[in-house]
Amino acid sequence: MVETILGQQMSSLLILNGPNLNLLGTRQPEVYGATTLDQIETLCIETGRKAGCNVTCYQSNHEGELVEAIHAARNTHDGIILNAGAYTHTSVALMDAISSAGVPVVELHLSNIHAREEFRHKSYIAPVAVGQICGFGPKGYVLAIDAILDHLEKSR
Ligand code: CA2
Repeated sequence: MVETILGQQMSSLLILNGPNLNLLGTRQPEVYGATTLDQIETLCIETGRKAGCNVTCYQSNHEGELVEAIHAARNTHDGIILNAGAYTHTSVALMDAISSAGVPVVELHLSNIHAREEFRHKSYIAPVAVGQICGFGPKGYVLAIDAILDHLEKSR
């Protein structure tokens, strides 16, 4: 949280994207659409600007780097929008990082993971997240930013 000149509190959000999401817009457009990660990050920054909050974006294909980003967010961010990609369905390490960091997380997926293969129905993030948004494509990031800001406002 950053104090502005006018004495208002400005929330700071981390948009964290996991493995293979750097390929968005370049492969499998029938599943994940034609929008690139760059375009999604620009959308998030613009959404944050309109809402009066600071948005930082980070993507990694490495589980440990995502864990470290969640740890670091404890001192730098008020909330996280997390698309953990395939680690959603496997990573106890990410689940533990979220629990221990104590930074509220909204879980985000471009696709509706519950309408896809059974192995995608399980999420290790969901039990430690404020909530989950999935199936709305890039618009989901806008919805997630709105949801986390609402959550932060209510918990102030
Ligand atoms: O729907 C989502 O956002 C997912 O988190 C995407 C993950 C998938 O493993 C999750 O079950 C749901 C996969 C991201 C892979 O992204 C690609 C993008 C373009 C081409 C290939 C993969």
